[in-house]
Amino acid sequence: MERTKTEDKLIFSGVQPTGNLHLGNYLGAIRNWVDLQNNNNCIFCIVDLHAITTSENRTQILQNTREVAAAYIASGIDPQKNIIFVQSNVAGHSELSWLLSCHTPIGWLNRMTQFKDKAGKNKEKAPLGLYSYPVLMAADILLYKSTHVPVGEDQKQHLELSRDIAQAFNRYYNKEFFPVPEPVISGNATRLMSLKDGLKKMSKSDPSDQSRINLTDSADVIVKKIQKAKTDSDPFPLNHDQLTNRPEIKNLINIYSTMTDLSVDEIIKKFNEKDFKIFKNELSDVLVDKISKISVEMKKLLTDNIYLDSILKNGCEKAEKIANKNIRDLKSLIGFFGV
Ligand code: AQP
Repeated sequence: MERTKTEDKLIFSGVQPTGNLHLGNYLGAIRNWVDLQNNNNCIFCIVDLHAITTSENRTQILQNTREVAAAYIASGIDPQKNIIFVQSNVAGHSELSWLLSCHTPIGWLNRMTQFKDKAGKNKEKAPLGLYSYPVLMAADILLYKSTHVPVGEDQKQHLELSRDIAQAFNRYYNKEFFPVPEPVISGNATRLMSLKDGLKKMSKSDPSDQSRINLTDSADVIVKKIQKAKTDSDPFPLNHDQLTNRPEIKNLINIYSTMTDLSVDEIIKKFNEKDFKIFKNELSDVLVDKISKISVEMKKLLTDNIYLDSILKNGCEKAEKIANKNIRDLKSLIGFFGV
C-alpha cells in the first residue's frame, strides 16, 4: 500500500556541483534521501552558489550541475514526487542570505571549523563567501521553512548555526516565523574515508582519482580501485580491537557494512581467517552490483540535456513559488516599503 507523506514535515538537502560525485556522497547523503522521499515532502537542491566559494570549483559548473541532477535521478530520486532544482535559479537564496546575515553575530561564524579547514593558512585572502557560506546554507533551509535536514557529520555544525539563526530571527521579530530545523541522521555511513588514506575524508576535490569510487566509474574501474585500495600487512581482523590504528581497514569494512547492512561484527565473523583478497573481491562485487547500475543510468541521462534541463526548470518553478511567498511574508514582517 502506498504511504502518504507527512504533510507537516519538509525536508531540504543539497549537493554542490563540484564534479567527481563519489560513493561518500551517495552513501552519506543521496541514498538516504531515496528512502526519505517515500514519506516526506522533499526539496533536493544543487547548490551551485556554494560551489563558487572556492576558486577551483568555478569551472565546468554547468556540466557538474547536470551531473548532480543525473546522479539524483539515477540513484532513485523521483523528480515527479520531489522538487529537484538549482540554487542560483531561485533568487530568494541570495536575498534571504543577506537578510539573515544581518541577524548573525560574527562570533558565531568565527567558530565554524569548516572555514578554518578550507581557508587554510592564508585566511586574509579567503573569499568572504567562504566565510559566510553557513549563512547561505541557513538561507537555503529556511527559505522553504524546512523542518528537517539530512546532514552528514561535517555539516552538523552548520545546521546548528542555522537553528541558532532561525531562533535569533524569531526572537527579534517576536514571531515563530521560521521552524527550527531538526537534523535527520540516517544510515551508518556518516563519513567515508579516502581509499588511499584512512584518515582523510573521501572527497570530490582529492586530486587522486584512486582515492574515491566515483558514481560514474565503470565496473572494471571499481574493481581495480578496490584491489589497489590501501590495506596493511596484517591479516583480516579477528575482532573489534584489531581495528584500532587501522583506519584503512576500518573504512573498507564500514563501506561493506553500509552497502550490505551487515554489522561490523558480522563482517569480521564472515571474513576472519580469510585472505584480504577474498574480502576485497566480495566488496568489489557488492559495489559493482549497485554503483555500476547508477553509473550506466547517469551516463544515459547525461546524453539527454533536454530532459535533464526540463526537470530542473520544472523544479525551479515549484521552488520559486514557495520561496517567493516566504520572502514576501518576511519583507512584510521586517516592514520594508512596497510589500
Ligand atoms: N566522505 C564522505 N562520507 C560521507 N558523506 C559524505 N559527503 C561528502 N563526503 C562524504 C556528503 O555528501 C553531501 C554533499 O556534499 P557537498 O557536495 O556539499 O560537499 P562536501 O561535503 O564538501 O563533499 P566533498 O565530496 O568532500 O566535496 P569537496 O571535495 O568539494 O569538499 C553532504 O551531505 C556530505 O555530508
